[in-house]
Amino acid sequence: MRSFRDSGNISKEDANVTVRGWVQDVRNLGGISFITLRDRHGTLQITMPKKKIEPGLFESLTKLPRESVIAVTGEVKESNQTALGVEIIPSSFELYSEAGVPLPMGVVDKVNVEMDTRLNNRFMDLRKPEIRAVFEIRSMVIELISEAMIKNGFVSINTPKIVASGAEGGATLFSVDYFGKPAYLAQSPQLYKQMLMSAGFDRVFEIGPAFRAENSNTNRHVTEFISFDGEMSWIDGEEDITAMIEEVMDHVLRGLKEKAKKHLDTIGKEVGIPKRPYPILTYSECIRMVNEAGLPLRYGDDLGTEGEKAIGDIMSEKGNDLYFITEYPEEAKPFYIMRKEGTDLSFSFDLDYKGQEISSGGQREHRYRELVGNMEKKGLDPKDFDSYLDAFRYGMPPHGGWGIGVDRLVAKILDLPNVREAILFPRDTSRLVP
Ligand code: AMO
Repeated sequence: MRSFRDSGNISKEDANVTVRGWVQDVRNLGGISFITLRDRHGTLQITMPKKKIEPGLFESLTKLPRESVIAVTGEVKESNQTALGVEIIPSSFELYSEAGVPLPMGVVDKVNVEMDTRLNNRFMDLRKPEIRAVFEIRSMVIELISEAMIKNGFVSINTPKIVASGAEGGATLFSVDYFGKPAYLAQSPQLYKQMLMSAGFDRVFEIGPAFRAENSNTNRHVTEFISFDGEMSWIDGEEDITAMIEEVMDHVLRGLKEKAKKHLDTIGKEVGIPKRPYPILTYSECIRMVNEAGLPLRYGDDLGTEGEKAIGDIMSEKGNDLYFITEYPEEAKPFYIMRKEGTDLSFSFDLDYKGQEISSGGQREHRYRELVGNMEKKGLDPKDFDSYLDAFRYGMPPHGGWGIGVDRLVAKILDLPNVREAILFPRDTSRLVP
């Protein structure tokens, strides 16, 4: 195999190298021409002094359409005209793939392209370093999450994504024809991660796809997202769960600050590390705060996009980008959440980040009879949940957990205006391709 170099590991000490990449730009000044060759790590300059290189080579390289993929072999020369301090004088090249003309959209042109056009041509959009950097960072977020969870004794799991009953309400279920039987795409791993508490795993986590037939076009809802779920046994209360989330979030944000500088610089962002402990607001306090901010919400209402944003603005001013909201009315929460006896409240919480919900969770109802009672009160038929309920019939420890939307988390870390910016190939009401 040839000794390949890329823009990340080339130096003036290299004598003769082969580099590969996309032809980002060709500039022909007559007596000399230049190619900006782009690879994963950056760009390299290929310099072609007409008199010093073979005429055929000059012609062939100079007429290459932008975005063609080539390999160039040549001599490395020191240069004070380029960012890397070197340029390559080609002696041969190989054309792997000639790009069609015109391009569906530009890679480096400074024109504003609509999000739809970008997503329709996502392979092209992702050639932009600042767009690809988001996904390099996302990959690090996922790695850091796993690192924190494994360090804390959690077992990594995978649960089914084709399921027989929904856990998060009938309105957002996607139906699947499963060999003639009704089935659904999993809205969350909720029922399975809880069943594993009965199995004795004590601590599990999953980072996997979740599906919601969310029939609304917002900048924070998609129909397929990646959920980071955690579930843990032997808790004394929801505080044990919020403490665990706080630890993971802190690990992720500090890890990014330490390891993702190059990619953050590419996007021009910094990662803030919110103060610990993360403040805890009650739902009632939140209603009061949004009322004071002029929004006419009533007790029992969903805080909604506007309400969450109003609270986020107040909290961010105090330097609190991450905060929990607890003591939700039980009516607003799913059947698996434990109710606070003698009140209308539940042992549940949301975690909001810069004015947007990124997670919800809580202590679960682990007592069989009470759980069945919760289902009935919510108009669900316990028979539809038979196999889940079995896990509660024969010994279930007290437990609780959370689900964090990874896409929303990444979007918020990087202040991206739309969750779709943090998803390679987003799915929503109108998008099924690419
Ligand atoms: P919930 O339904 O609140 O809770 O979802 C958890 C988190 O998942 C993300 N999320 C979404 N992200 C993008 N598009 C969507 N359509 C979407 N829906 C949800 C959000 C949200 O906070 N089983 C519980 C969690 C638990 O109690 O363990 C659940 O799924 O960031």
